Amino acid sequence: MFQNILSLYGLDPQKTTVLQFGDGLINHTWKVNTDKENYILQKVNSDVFKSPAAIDQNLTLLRNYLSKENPEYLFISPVIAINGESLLHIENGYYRLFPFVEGSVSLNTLTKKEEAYEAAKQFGKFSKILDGFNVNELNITIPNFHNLALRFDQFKTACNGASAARLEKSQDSIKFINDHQDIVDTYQEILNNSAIPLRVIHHDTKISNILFDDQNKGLCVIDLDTVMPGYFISDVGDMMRTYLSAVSEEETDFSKIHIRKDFYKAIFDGYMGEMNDVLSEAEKPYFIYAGKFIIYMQAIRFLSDYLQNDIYYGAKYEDHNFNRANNQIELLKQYLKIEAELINL
Ligand code: GN1
Ligand code: MG
Repeated sequence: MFQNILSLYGLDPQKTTVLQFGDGLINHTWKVNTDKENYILQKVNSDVFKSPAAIDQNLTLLRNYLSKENPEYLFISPVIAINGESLLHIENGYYRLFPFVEGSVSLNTLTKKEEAYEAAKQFGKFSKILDGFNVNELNITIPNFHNLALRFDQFKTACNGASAARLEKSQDSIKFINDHQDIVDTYQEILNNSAIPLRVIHHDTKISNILFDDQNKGLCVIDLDTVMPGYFISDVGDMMRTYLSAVSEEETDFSKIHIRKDFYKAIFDGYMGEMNDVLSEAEKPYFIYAGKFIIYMQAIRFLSDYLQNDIYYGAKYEDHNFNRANNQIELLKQYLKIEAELINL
């Protein structure tokens, strides 16, 4: 299969090696090394992204805008294949190839607050340099992706359709979710507030979606499939979800889950350093809420998937999504515990 794809880009399969790359849950990603340039090859998960062409169009729109308005920004566009396309449909899969930025590094775990600062700065900068772009031109690549009210309704549906065994096992987790519905109410309040605008939002701000240079400075953001109109709380919140704890959503020893307050400060300083003049006074008070919003939503998404027999995220072992959900619940508990202190950092 790789042979076929690579030759459609004019690459000699005899002179390339292809290795699995990264830890994304949705798309398949490979590093392609050749005797000249190196690349990242990606197969788009078209069960999740129903229209890969919509992503491709978004990338073209953003590239065109930035090449005019901000030509020095490192925007990584897909490579054009011999047939002139930047998205290939082969054997019922959709593929794109990106140039690999030589010398760049991506991180899978975050150990230094300076790296959190750099990442937050890059995600802030991304929304900032696209502030003048008409957000309504973007295709919505996953409808209702961060619509917490809908996610909550889907969670209710998942509870109703669950097997007796999984439902029984999830009782405490379900109760926790139900007891914290005020987080959904606040989301509704944001939705109803016309002073809070839709912006160009990345929607997947985990640390591995930042490229760093060899001096540990942020270069740019990658993985633009979920770039869509959204609220700033999505990007800030997903940074809090994935940067504040030293252990990831995969950790099953929940005693290791703690909030690194200095990392919160790094996210705030990095993001607001770029976005302070862009965000309205109506948005800023929701900065701390952003963490609750995304951690709660991710707990709901993992728990719903467990209740629906792991149809979305898949499971490497029996209770995988159950554990992921409870990891996120523990993270939210820890966050709520120190929430009041965050304002003074
Ligand atoms: C998925 O595929 P990946 O790892 O970039 C998911 C995110 C979740 C994340 C949890 C399209 O992202 O929303 O936060 O898993 N992406 C999609 O690990 O559902
Ligand atoms: Mg992603």
